[in-house]
Amino acid sequence: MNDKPIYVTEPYLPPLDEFIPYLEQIWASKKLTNNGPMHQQLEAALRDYLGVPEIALFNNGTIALLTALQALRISGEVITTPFSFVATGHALLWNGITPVFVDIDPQTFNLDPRKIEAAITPRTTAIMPVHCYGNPCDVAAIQEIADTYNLKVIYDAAHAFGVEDKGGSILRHGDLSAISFHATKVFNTFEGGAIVCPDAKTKRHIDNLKNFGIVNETTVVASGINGKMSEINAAFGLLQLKHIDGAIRRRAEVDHLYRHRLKGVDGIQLPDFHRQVVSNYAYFPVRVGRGYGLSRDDLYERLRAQDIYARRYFYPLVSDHSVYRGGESLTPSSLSHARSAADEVICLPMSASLSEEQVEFICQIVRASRGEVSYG
Ligand code: T4K
Repeated sequence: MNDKPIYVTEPYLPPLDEFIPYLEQIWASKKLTNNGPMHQQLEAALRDYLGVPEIALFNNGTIALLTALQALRISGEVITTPFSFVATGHALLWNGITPVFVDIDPQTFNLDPRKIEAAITPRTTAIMPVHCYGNPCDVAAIQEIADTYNLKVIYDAAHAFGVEDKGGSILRHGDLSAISFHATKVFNTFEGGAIVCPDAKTKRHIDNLKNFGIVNETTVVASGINGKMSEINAAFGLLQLKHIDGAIRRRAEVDHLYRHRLKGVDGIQLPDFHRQVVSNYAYFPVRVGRGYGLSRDDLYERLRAQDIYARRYFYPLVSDHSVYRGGESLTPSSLSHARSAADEVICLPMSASLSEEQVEFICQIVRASRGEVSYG
């Protein structure tokens, strides 16, 4: 039935021949990187597409996060979520900042604003929440706390490309938002990322930091980094942008199909968070509860046995990795909701290239593993 492996995510690749004219332009210009024409065009195109004031492209989402923290001179302690990819915590550690892990809301998988205040100390300078799976955080509650305690807010918006709430792009919230354009993301440039900035002055500062702090041939004003996106990545982004609406529409269909086929399977809880105005359908996490009979890990193995590579995003918790345990990081409260999410959630394959038959096959395995139907 399944003639090739199915991965948790698969990059969306437009037809190869559509990319050739972009390559020809790069070859003709001999401008390969350092704010070339493709880079400039992609920044303008993304600013329009996303409806954000300013955007600074990066070579990946992790360097974007590192630079966002540098740009705001964040130090001391930062409150964040343990239920994320390790890059979230690593960006803090690489800046010499102490991550303070606070529990999540079990409904949204995002940092629980009700738990934040208890974790604030005189060393706290910022909150770094994650829009987990592209599901928006409670941005109003987080901003209220930040305003009360004079804290910065940096969103790890790695998953949140194109997501909107009633007021527009979710990326406009907080002081800065960092996105990822990695191959596995809804919008990809092979490797890539960006910081969404509120104004041109902030963008100039961030552009300077991502280019070694260079102002001109003889002047360097900051100990910046090399965070620049190359022309080839930017060109791929321009092409990808032409196809993005269709790709997100297809993801929505896959999401709908999963919900339909998995509805009513005992013990399987489907995500209930597409209430934002515009979703990007970045992931399809399901929660494997006690009623299912098998554990989440058993289901993971059953799927693997059929060449279906679902993933346990996000297990282990960031705070449970050895580099965080007993080190600089702090866990002021119980992480019980994060812990049960890490033990029970599995992300089923989600991409624009999944066929109806593939989704049906995956759902059959999920149902059959509970003893409801047979598959072969
Ligand atoms: N913050 C958050 C919340 C994040 O989730 C991430 C990245 C970041 C920050 C940092 O952004 P970047 O610096 O990466 O831009 C993957 C991605 O590498 C990572 O970008 C992503 N989060 C994370 C959630 O997923 P892995 O270790 O699971 O990747 P990997 O190589 O196992 O890929 C997953 C599956 O995707 C593979 O089984 C096959 C498929 N795949 C992967 C690649 C790379 C493809 O089909 N083609 C490909 O080119 O981390």
